[in-house]
Amino acid sequence: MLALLFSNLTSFAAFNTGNACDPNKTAQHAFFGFPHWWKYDFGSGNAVDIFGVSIVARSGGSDGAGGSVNMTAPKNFNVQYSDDNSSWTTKWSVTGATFSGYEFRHFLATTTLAYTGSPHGAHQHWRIRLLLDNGGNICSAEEIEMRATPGGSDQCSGGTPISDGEWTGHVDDNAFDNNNSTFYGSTFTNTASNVAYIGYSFASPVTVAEIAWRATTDTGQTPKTLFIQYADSSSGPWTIAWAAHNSTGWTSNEVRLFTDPNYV
Ligand SMILES: [Ca+2]
Ligand SMILES: [Ca+2]
Repeated sequence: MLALLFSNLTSFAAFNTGNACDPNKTAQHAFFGFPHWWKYDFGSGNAVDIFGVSIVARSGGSDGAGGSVNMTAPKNFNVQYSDDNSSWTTKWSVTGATFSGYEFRHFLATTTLAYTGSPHGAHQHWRIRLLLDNGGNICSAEEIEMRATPGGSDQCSGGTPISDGEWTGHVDDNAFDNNNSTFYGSTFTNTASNVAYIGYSFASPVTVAEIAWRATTDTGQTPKTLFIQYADSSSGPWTIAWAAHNSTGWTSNEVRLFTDPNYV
């Protein structure tokens, strides 16, 4: 599919137009002046319908919460479509949106989108992208489960754990060995440039509606802000299914559930 990005904006040199579709959260799209627009051309013969727009805000401070974010994230906007790149029709409008640092929000169409279960479908590769923790130099987990339904059984068997690396021998396999006495430690350093992730490549595509993360006894090493992502190839591209934001107050060995808010 040929897809092209455009905007009418004078961008910061480092925040060029294409960054808004880059899976790296350190890439940003920024601009001055109003009104402005950002559009995506799916290419001739590839017409699609759109039922939601998802936006990740910038981080506003060292803890990723607050700061200047609410001044730079979009607040009021229209989602529009066109068949001739000239005449545009508003499908739905958003007003009064607020964000905090790295917050990921879905803005769904006001028309009804009918589905049951997961809206994301089955995919072979699922991962948890770790953006912020609760004070530790790394994130750690004794066990991670990926469930097709909330409260369902773990699907992580018969495939391969995946990660960007691990902390001092605490390998990704330790999160999926059904043994609470072994733990995974991330490469995570709680900085804006990190790429830490932990996930699972299944033997065949699965749906995931819930992640269960069992903490170690170090509650600072728990995830605070994370994305649940999927891909159909181990090399990506990765799509954000849902996110958790400001997940604080963990206790030792707590098993915390991250459930897809769009599962019905
Ligand atoms: Ca398991
Ligand atoms: Ca383990």
